Amino acid sequence: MDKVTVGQYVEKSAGHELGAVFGALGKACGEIAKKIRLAGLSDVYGAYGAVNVQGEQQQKLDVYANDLLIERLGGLQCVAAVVSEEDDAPVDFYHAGAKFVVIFDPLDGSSNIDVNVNVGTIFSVQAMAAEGDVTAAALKAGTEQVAAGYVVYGPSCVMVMTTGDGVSAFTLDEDGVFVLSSEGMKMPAQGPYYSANEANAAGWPGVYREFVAKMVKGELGGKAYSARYIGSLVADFHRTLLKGGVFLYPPTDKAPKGKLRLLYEANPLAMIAEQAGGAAVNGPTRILDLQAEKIHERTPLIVGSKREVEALQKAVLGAQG
Ligand code: FBP
Repeated sequence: MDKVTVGQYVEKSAGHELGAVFGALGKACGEIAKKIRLAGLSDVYGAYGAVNVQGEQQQKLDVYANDLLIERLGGLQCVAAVVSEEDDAPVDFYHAGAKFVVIFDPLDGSSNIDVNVNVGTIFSVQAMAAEGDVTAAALKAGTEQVAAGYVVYGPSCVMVMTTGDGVSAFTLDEDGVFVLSSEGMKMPAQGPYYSANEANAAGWPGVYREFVAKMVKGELGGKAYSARYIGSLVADFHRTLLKGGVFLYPPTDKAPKGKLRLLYEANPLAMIAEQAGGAAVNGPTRILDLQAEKIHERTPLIVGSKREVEALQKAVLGAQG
């Protein structure tokens, strides 16, 4: 079978320019994968020695991945700017007539980098609205995303993506190229797993604790659920996409607005989930309908199989009365 690269695949379905964006994302993430695979042999573990806009200690791989993505995407005339978890403001390339803004979390799961556990890159693509207003484009609702995806750097390196016409996966081959490996991916309607950092449970609103207890007791229809939590959003989401179930990061007393970021964590995964037949909410509201006010805005995130997500949304709305 002829190998189809992610750039070729997107060019065929969504045009040359978006194809080029995926070509650049594929190239950069292929290089990041190599750096991670050989991390123990080069000085990329540990802190970089700077704090990012989130107030987090930047890891060396965060900075490496961020710089590489900015360089690869900045080389395309069709990309007006990028918005990154690591940078306070959009990086504007001042490319006249450019079509897209690419929004990304360059290295997701930073706490797992040094312990050789799956980490990832998450991205979203928005179309430019008015000439030059890159922030307005980045702040568009998730429903307007032109494309979204993520890469899991694991035993196998996989990119999962959508341009709004179903979900496909590409596997990094021995030549460092992402090659088509699955099409028309569907999330099971209900799954055996829930995924949450239960160390925060005491600080969750009661409705979330009750919902998890219901799943553990098998009171959500079907068998009692089992727990899985890796602590890298991409890895926990990827399992949920393939096996079903629900990932939840509710509001907590420490983070009443949630921990995860709307534009480059929740929105892209919500688009993938919905395109695969799943769902995503912040509790009462569909993630993709949320209107961001600032680029590093946080949100609670409940994403996964339709059965669990809709049941939890109903419970939250019920609790809000
Ligand atoms: P970053 O690593 O990109 O900052 O992402 C945040 C994250 O690490 C997610 O990958 C993960 O789901 C979550 O935070 C883990 O949070 P906690 O340690 O509170 O469970």
